[in-house]
Amino acid sequence: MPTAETALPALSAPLSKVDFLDDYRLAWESRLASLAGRKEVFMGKAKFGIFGDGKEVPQLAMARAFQNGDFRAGYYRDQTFMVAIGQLTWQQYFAQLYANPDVEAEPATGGRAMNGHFATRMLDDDGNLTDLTKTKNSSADVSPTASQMPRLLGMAYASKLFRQNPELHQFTALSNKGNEVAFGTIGNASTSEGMFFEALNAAGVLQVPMLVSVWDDHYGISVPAEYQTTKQSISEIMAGLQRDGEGQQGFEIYAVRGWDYAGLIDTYQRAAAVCREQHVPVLIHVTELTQPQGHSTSGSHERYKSKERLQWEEAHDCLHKLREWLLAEGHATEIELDEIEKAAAVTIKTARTTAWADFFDAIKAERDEAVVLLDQLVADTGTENTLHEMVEQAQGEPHADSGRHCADHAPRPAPRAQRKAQLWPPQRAAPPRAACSPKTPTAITPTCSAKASSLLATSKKCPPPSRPTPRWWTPARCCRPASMPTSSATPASSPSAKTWARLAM
Ligand SMILES: Cc1ncc(C[n+]2csc(CCOP(=O)(O)OP(=O)(O)O)c2C)c(N)n1
Ligand SMILES: [Mg+2]
Repeated sequence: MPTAETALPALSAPLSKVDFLDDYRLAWESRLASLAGRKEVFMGKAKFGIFGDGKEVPQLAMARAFQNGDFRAGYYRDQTFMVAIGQLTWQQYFAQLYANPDVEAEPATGGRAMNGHFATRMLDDDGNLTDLTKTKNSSADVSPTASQMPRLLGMAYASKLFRQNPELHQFTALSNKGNEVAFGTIGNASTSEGMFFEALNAAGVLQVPMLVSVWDDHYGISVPAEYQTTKQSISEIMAGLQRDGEGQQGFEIYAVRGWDYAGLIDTYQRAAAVCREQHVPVLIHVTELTQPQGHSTSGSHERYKSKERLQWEEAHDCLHKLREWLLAEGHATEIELDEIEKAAAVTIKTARTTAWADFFDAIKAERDEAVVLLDQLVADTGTENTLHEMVEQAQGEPHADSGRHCADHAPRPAPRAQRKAQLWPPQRAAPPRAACSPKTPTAITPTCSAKASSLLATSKKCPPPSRPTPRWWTPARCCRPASMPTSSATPASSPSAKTWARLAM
């Protein structure tokens, strides 16, 4: 296994026992969140999961060097860092896993991106830019690997321009005269991409405060480093970027083992200081990281790792090594650390349960709203059979033509995501709905219900659609001619009960 050595300065960030134990707690919470997350996917509560297990400890060190005003551009492994800087809670983490569309529950993407896509909000409720120098910031993650690199370079360059150009100093909510560092994270395999090399070269030319961390777990999904990186070491092959200390422009390059907590703390303190003060770009190659659960929920790492590699990963697990270090240095006892682990489990269980309840209760509430609306529609219009058949349609194959013209004006509440989109951001509020469409369930009146019913019965009068339609609203039912028989075979039992037996989750 690779072993990178780093000459380190004396500890530049004097931390106390309290700090160490806090880091240990957070590392464990993060690991347990990853383990719980994978289970949630396998239980069918989320579609896919990719987690930050095995990369916890370097992120704690990075967070300790990250200051207000700084920016991150990273990727899906960074949950520990985001919680450490106070911009993510574990409940929000699970809300994103479940794809909760409520921006209050999932502020990073409102459930629109896959899990592990982090972001901080830069606009307030009125759509105004917040003071970014007072917060720890992250650009919004995107899924193509290495695509964080161009934006990382851009943010670092912006910081340099704010320092160089006095006319920009008036924009005090954007930059404190270029004192900000842009922190980037990227996986080892993704450094093979052109965007990585281009961004590093440009940063060296421009001499910008860009600090790139490579989380090196030796794999890119299941493909080992020998098939990804020349010499299997990104820091070795980028060594030519190293500045020589004689006035020549270049980088500072560090290599440090990902389980070496003390070494990581020192490296990040030193690296961030050089980057921030001198505007020298930095590459930190964090080696010897692991994938305790494999790459993602789509695979199983036992199939692509040797028995020896799996054993090595267990022995070099960064949490395990952190525990060893805390005990060896006398910062904690076994009992204290056991207690922290137990408390972390409670924290994660609570976060997961609360996030799920929040997500699922909202769906149940919408279902209950819809029951009321359908009952009212039946009562108002006597279209019991039509509704019944629509539900049966819902059980079948989706129709290629969604029949959206009519369904757009069906009496149903706006989806929760849409209601939230109207709240945030305000300038992107959805256009007002057609006059007959209720804004909320309580806005439904018998008149409007009757109109909606008649719209269901004929397609000719339907205005153009304004939003997508559930797949099960088909033209065959939705645009049924008004003359078609509806009620002769009406069952005596309550239609809503039958309807809900079918629709209920
Ligand atoms: C441009 C692009 N190509 C391929 C993928 C599919 N993909 C997702 S993760 C990944 C491997 C990344 O490995 P690495 O950079 O080492 O990060 P790790 O997951 O190991 O932390 C790949 C190939 C992608 N998301 N984007
Ligand atoms: Mg990797």
